[in-house]
Amino acid sequence: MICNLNELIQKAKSGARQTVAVAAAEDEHLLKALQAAMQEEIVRLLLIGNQEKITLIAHAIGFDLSKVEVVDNREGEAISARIAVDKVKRGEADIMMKGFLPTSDFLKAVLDKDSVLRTDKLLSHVAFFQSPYYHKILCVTDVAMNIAPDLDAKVLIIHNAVEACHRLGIENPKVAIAAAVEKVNPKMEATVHAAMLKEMNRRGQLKGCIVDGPFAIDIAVNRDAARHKGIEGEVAGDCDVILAPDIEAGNMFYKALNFLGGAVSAAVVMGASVPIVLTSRSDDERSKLLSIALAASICR
Ligand code: COD
Repeated sequence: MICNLNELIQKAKSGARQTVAVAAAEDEHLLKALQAAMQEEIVRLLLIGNQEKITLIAHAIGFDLSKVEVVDNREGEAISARIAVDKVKRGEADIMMKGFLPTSDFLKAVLDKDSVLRTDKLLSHVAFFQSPYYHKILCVTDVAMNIAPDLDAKVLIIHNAVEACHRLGIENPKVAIAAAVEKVNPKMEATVHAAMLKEMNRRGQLKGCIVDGPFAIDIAVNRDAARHKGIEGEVAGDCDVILAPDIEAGNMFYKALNFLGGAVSAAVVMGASVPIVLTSRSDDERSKLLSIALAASICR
């Protein structure tokens, strides 16, 4: 079981090396993370983008590209994303990664009707955090892809997060359904969804995990807060997964953990035919490296 995100590096190294197709690779922070991934021997790289810019940046940071395939594209980042999808289609890449382009442009290429990445599953973003204030790794979903999931989508988002946890050896993850309060209030949709998701879990409609909520975040991650508010059960204060009510709440929590909470993160999009690394352009190099290691670990 992965107890610390740094262990992802070792796990990623444990099998055959996967190839990552990186769409719009012309960015210094990204290339530094990719250089570290090469040095750690986690993956092989296939970079797509403006070759002149990629070469210039690589030279400036001392990244030797002699063992890296670079596909030159001067027609813009959205085309780079399409080329990356094509590389997966041809079997030349096992993992796809977003480089320096807007998330929605990247995702549109992933979701294109002819894209080989599409499956019959919902695609959702699954982020793992290592916070100095929490006793284990914490998964938060969906902070970057599904904008305002309805109940059906939330079931599928939980399913993807639980699958990611299982692949990291977290066997029966405890899932907290986040809301602003812990009582069901018909005027707050997140609390109503939480009650339904909890019941669906009890009746065997949501398997492989223990679901509880609605929980305010303090109750989800802090046993004292839960006890103080009289909330019992095995999920409160010890959750493995937090389901965010929507992308705004989730994304703010994600950025607050990274920029104010001293956390590092690793994130992947689940549900596609191959793992997709979808980090924010502002994520630090370590988080980008750990995300690559997470995707490679999940491939196994
Ligand atoms: N999983 C599977 N298929 C999907 C999904 C999904 N999550 N979302 C859409 N689709 C399919 C639809 O069924 C349809 O066939 C096709 O894709 C297009 O659907 P639209 O028209 O609803 O989707 P788009 O292209 O307008 O938008 C999809 C995005 C993922 C781009 C959109 O949801 C989005 O912009 N999400 C937020 C991304 C973002 O800005 N994140 C910022 C955080 S850093």
